[in-house]
Amino acid sequence: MNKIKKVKIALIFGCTGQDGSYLAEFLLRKEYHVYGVYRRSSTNTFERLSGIINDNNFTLIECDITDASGVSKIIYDVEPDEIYNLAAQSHVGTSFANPASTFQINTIGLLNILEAVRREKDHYSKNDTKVYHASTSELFGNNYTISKTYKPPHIENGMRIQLPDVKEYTEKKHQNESTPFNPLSPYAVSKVAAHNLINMYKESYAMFCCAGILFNHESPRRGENFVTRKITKWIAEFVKWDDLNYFLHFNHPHLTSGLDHIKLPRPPYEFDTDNILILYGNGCSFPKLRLGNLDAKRDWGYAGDYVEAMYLMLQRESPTNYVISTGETRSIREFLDVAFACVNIDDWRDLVVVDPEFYRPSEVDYLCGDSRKAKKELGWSPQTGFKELVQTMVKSDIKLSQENHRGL
Ligand code: NAP
Ligand code: G4F
Repeated sequence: MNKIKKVKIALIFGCTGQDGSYLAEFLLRKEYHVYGVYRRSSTNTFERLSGIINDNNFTLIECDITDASGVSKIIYDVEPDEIYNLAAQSHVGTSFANPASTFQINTIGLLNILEAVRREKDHYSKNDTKVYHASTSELFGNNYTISKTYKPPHIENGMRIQLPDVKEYTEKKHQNESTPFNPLSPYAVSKVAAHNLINMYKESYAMFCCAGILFNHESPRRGENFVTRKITKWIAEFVKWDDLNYFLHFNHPHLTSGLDHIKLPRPPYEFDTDNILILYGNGCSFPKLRLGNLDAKRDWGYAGDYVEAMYLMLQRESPTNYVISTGETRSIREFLDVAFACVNIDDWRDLVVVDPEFYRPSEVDYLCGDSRKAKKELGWSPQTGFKELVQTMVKSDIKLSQENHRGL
């Protein structure tokens, strides 16, 4: 007799966001029925879902995560096997301006989910809903752990030589599952509280709930006010402006594809007296890229790789929290180097202004994750390298800006 395969049901809070959209696509490929929760907006927020919005196995449900009764009703109606809570006010800088709503969405929103699942379990003996929650490397603030990797001994004539002033080991600063938390923003505090809720519900009610401590992950779908996307989007707009001016200035029919940018000789840029605008030879101007702290270091991975780790965590027998990261860290300056190199600009310093408006009251200076536990227990490791990630984002923004230019 043929067994009928039960279709698994996933419920994603925050499906219109960067991660929610990649996760929904990933789970549809795994043949789940995916319910995506979105909140009402006066504009269209389904852009990132364009590839799946008409999929018969994808259903959208409207609900604000801060509305406990709405959240509870959805969980009761949908009876999900797996819940992924990705909904958040996810911008650290914004959380300083809106601490209360950040807390309401990021902490109380999760509490609404956990309470609804607990009640289902108590009242209807439904015991099998698994909950994934999006924790973050921001939990650590400026804390890190030092790990030592011992160098193989230097052997000469069969003797182990200890050279004077040379350490026997190399040291690496990173954050792992044991690094203590030290939240430095309202966003981070709200996420520490949410993380503790996950641990508390797991311990107190024997629920399957776990948290992925994800380090920064980016993609062409990244929100435009995060530093990576802000840079790649600016570069795409600048290249379009520069190519158009080349065309107007020289009356030359060559419009580059953006990525061939600056292959042709062109007049040097000038700058206005306030050094805010870039001026072309014909007097046309373009605003400089305004950024905050360029020295912070982040461990940047690709969002498409990271959603697989979320899924893997819910396939485990028992709930466990994992750090998900690449293990490499780079400053914003290094990101700028690679991003500008994609359009053949070697020196970006005249094109960027450091603007204190983008400084934060407190800054997380250094993030570099150690995800060896995820590699060992989940078999997860990142597939996309830093340079490839940056190039993909720049190319995608150039394509987008050229489509807009042609009015497509
Ligand atoms: P994102 O693009 O900002 O997406 C956040 C999602 O939450 C959006 O769908 C947003 O809806 C939704 N949302 C916000 N407030 C809501 C509310 N009151 N009710 C219902 N939905 C609401 O964030 P992301 O980059 O995909 O990140 C996903 C999760 O991972 C977040 O919890 C974030 O804090 C966490 N995280 C992200 C990173 C990273 O580097 N990306 C790293 C660690 C942790 P709208 O589309 O309507 O705004
Ligand atoms: O791109 P960011 O805004 O990301 P941040 O603060 O690291 O937070 C992101 O990653 C966290 C995981 O570590 C997530 F939990 C969180 O939801 C979010 O996805 O800023 C990165 C760095 C910061 O040091 C910031 O000060 O870039 C610096 N920066 C410099 N100029 C800027 C700017 N950040 C932004 N957003 N805009 C700037 O103009």
